[in-house]
Amino acid sequence: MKPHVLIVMGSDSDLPVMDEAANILKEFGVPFEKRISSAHRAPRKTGALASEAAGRGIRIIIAGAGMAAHLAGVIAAETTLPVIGVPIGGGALNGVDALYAMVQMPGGIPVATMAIGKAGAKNAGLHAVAILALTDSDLAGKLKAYRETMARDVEEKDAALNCP
Ligand code: RP5
Repeated sequence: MKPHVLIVMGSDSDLPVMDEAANILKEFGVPFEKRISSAHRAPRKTGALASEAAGRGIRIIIAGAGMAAHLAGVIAAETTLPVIGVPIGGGALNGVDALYAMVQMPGGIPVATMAIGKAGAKNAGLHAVAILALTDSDLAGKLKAYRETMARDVEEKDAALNCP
């Protein structure tokens, strides 16, 4: 099946974090593709990946990068598809640099920026699912069930805490 979500990361060192997004998409049965491309080491490849995505049937792009992370912004500049950014930790500033680079996009070219690291990558997957669920009732049902499972889990832990 053709991928609906494109996950792009700046380096293979980002893979352990970005796999959190991939795992969510797998769990929800959303077809996706993972690619490595760097906005500064491979700028032409990055531009082509972004500008050709919509034509290949991609609906959402998740971009993860660390340090001076311009990957998500560069991708967003080359496509009108929704772009979800995942700032990756590491380096001297441990992801705060990447967070600011993604979240502080100047007006006009948005990047929907998630939290730093694995929680952000997981939420990027879930946010992509939520966008796709707007036009896919099966997926909307799965997302509702996912939330209900989380709520049940809290209830069970709460009840266990007060058991003698
Ligand atoms: C960024 O620089 C990548 O996204 C990665 O998070 C960081 C370090 O890259 P490597 O030196 O590990 O390839 O471009």
